[in-house]
Amino acid sequence: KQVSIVGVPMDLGQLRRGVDMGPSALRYAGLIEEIVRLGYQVKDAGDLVIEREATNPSEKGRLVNLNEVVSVNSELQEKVDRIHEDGVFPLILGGDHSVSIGSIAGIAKHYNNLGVIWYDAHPDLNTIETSPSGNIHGMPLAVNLGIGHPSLVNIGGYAPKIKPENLVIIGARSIDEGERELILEKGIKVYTMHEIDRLGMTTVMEETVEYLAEKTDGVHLSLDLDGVDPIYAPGVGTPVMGGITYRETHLALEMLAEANIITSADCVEINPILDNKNQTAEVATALISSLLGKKLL
Ligand code: DIR
Ligand code: MN
Ligand code: MN
Ligand code: MN
Repeated sequence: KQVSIVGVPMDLGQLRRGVDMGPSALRYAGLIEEIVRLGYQVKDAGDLVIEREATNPSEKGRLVNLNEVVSVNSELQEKVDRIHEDGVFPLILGGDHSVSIGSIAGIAKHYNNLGVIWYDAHPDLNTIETSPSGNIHGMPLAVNLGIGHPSLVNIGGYAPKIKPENLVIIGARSIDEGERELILEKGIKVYTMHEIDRLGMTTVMEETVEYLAEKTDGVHLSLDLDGVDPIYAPGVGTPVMGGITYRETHLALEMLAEANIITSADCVEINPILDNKNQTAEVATALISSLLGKKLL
């Protein structure tokens, strides 16, 4: 059992600084030691070096910081590709959610049908045309489906990375109009908070596992901490009330560990500057332990 960790201290996919400290916050919370304790051989590859424009990048416009986001994700893509080729489980620490463009680009080429579980308050299915913000962290899932700016969509030299029928979104409760249209048009499987309330997390995860297991040859989990209710995970840039509880999230990840279907993961959007004494990174550390097989007994 081997895990390789890559930190991507990048906050350029959105406008609130601080999410670049996510990898440090997770290391400070003891993530690496915890994974070692679970019996894994862990390689911490450290953090990518993020180059920034000297000018303040916060001017509003379309596709904020496009060039930087493309170059960071191209480098991440290569790193993750190599980790996968070594037969090791890649765990990517964001950074804002735009890092999933590079992580999935590095992984998906190794599968015919990579499944993706997108655990998030937002579907991240915006494009340049539909985005209310121009922030690329609201677009990575569309990009992975091959929809968006060509320099994002073609990272890694191929597109699309995933098929809409191999995707499950869990926890959505802030959905922009263009995202809604894309979900309906592509028939994407989404468990919004409504379905989670109605069915309960046990059924949601049983259905998710069954839906993906039959047609995918690997499954990437993209864990945006804003999927968890801000009561438990306050240190995120775009908190949305009415989210998934701490225990429901543990249950979800415990069930994924039991099903043994997850082949790579990323953990994103932790902003220690907006947090309450590193609570969100501690929550994320506990959650990743469940994903990697930690049991209460
Ligand atoms: C919003 C917020 N849908 C946007 N997205 C966020 O800017 O596209 N994604 N916060 O995680
Ligand atoms: Mn390769
Ligand atoms: Mn997200
Ligand atoms: Mn989100």
